[in-house]
Amino acid sequence: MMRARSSLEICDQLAISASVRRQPTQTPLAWSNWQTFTQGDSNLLLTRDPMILVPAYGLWRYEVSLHAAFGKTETSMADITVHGIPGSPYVRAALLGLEEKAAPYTLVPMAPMETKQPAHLGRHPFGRIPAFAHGDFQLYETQAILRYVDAVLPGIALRPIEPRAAARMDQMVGIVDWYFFRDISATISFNRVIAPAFGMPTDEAAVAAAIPKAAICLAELDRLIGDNAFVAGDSLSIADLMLAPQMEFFSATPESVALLKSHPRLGAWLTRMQDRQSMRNTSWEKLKQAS
Ligand SMILES: N[C@@H](CCC(=O)N[C@@H](CS)C(=O)NCC(=O)O)C(=O)O
Repeated sequence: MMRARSSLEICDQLAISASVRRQPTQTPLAWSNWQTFTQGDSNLLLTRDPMILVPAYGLWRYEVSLHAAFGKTETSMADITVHGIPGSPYVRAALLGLEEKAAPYTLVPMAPMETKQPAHLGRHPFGRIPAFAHGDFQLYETQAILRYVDAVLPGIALRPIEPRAAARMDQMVGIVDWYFFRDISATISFNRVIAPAFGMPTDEAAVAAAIPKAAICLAELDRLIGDNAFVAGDSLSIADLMLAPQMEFFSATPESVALLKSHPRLGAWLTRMQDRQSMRNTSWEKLKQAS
């Protein structure tokens, strides 16, 4: 939900910092003197009268330790800013997190040459995008941004708590960062989509050299997604948000036709992701129009 920089909205909610561990149990736990809150986790809900912890499935014993004073605070969502080049898949992943949370934010559009200029290096010394700010808190590295967004903003949970689903999400984020970006986005998609769009030459040798590695990466994504609705199982997670923009870019290349033919589950997953409003709101065309 992109918004004008001047608007101000306050999310009047209770903020809590807690670590939660859980074990199966037979009886629900009653809590007293606690305020109602959701912990950015659709599987966990504390209700009033009486304070009963209600997991979405089964009964679990929760151990909650508070790291910070538990009190009423105001979380401003009106001062979230993302600096980046419209169209960048990593920038889009960060925006997807904000869109999925229905949070207002400002995208400050950058031109490609700006990433290595002093103003941006002050935000991101490695000269990459996105750079994110929430009030006076500055952050870069897309997965850190998405984890932070999930932790501080209300709305749907973007991190599964079930250990295997959480591990799968982390694994897929690693695959995007280490293999997909290097072997597909920075080589095939860059030379076929970005370079022509910005009038740069195409490196055919780099594209040809990337294809065998791309094939391994796509086969592995298809295998890991399997018949799941989302990358980490049956609900959306940070892994989907990081992978979808890079996959959409790749799907616009001629190389994707042959490489995706034998991976229909991956193709079906991308179609499901492209149907989401968050993806529509952050398309390259839409961001270019808005900036
Ligand atoms: N690990 C970084 C990667 C970010 C990244 O490589 N972004 C690319 C755009 S998709 C970039 O900054 N390219 C511009 C440049 O290198 O000047 C993250 O997760 O944010």
